[in-house]
Amino acid sequence: KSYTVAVVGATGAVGEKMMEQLEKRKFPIQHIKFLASKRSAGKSIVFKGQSYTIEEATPEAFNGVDIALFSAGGSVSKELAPEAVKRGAVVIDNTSAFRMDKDIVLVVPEVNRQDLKLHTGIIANPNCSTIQMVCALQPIKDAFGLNNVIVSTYQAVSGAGVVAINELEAQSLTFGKTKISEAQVLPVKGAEIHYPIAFNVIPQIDTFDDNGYTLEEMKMINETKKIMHMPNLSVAATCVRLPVVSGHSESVFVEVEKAGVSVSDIRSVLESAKGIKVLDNPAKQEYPMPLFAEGQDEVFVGRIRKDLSNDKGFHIWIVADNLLKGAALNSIQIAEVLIEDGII
Ligand code: A2P
Ligand code: 11C
Repeated sequence: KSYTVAVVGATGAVGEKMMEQLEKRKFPIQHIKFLASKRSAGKSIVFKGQSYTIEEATPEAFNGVDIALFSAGGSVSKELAPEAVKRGAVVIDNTSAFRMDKDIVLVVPEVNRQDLKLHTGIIANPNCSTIQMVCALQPIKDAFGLNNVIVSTYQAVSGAGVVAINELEAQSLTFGKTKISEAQVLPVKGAEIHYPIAFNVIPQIDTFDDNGYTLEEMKMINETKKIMHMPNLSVAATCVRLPVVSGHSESVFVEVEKAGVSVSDIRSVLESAKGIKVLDNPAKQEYPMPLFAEGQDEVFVGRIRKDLSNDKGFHIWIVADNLLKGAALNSIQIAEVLIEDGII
């Protein structure tokens, strides 16, 4: 069987990768349509060597669609995802619009694919920095239990979209001389104040919550608990933007439940976990880096060390392409599981 698929936000950073993944993974497509804003409607876009006309995303555009992949921002999803469902589509939504809703499943196939059976029309794809972390945490939890997680992230600009990639490139050409007044995108699109990202590090991703954490940090905390079905897990996050184009990196402190676990125990469960590649050989200076994770499907893990004062504590370094496993690839994998498990 093959399906009618719509890609919403096809001209965006994630939309482009969704198209690449659909082609690369030979997704069973009968018809496909590419939707974006009114600004792009009428322009053409190439998929599998064939030219398609981009259509404006409207409720009617979803007539006849079986699977709608949304990545055009939360407000577009809020307005149009229910319209797509009303017209019979299953929506896989890459925005934060519905992730924490009680009736919406939030899925990383390697962690909680069984939740897909409970979907109610819209399936939420988690935040990129959450996805790569839970891929590494779940096998550790399954083997040794999990008490506490403290993460600091080193996130790429592509998480903030095409405009942020363009801005990093433009600022890089001026060798660190960008004036504050010239920065227009980061830390948050549409905010009053912006900072240069080239030759800089910005400890703010998304806006601030009243509790002093940013929304990106709260996503990592809340989504992790939901995906792993651990509402009481202790999680803390600090999210930071770096001048990297693609590939989010994370330094994660993990405290397991079981006593006496060794570094080689952790390494061996990660080595046999689906979707993970352990790259951890200090003698040869081998460890994951975003430049080399770009374009790769796997979540890379390295620098696995035991804490020097906590026998149950471990430090690990996790890197993945935020546009692939963090977004487009995970969405397509969800669609593949829907088919494999007979859910669609
Ligand atoms: P467009 O190119 O027409 O603006 P990114 O996250 O890389 O910035 O991409 C955002 C994506 O969301 C783009 O494909 C963009 O299309 C799309 N988009 C933005 N606003 C809307 C809207 N109101 N309706 C549909 N798509 C939208
Ligand atoms: C970033 N993680 O790197 C964000 C982008 O909730 O899907 C993804 C936002 C989201 O800026």
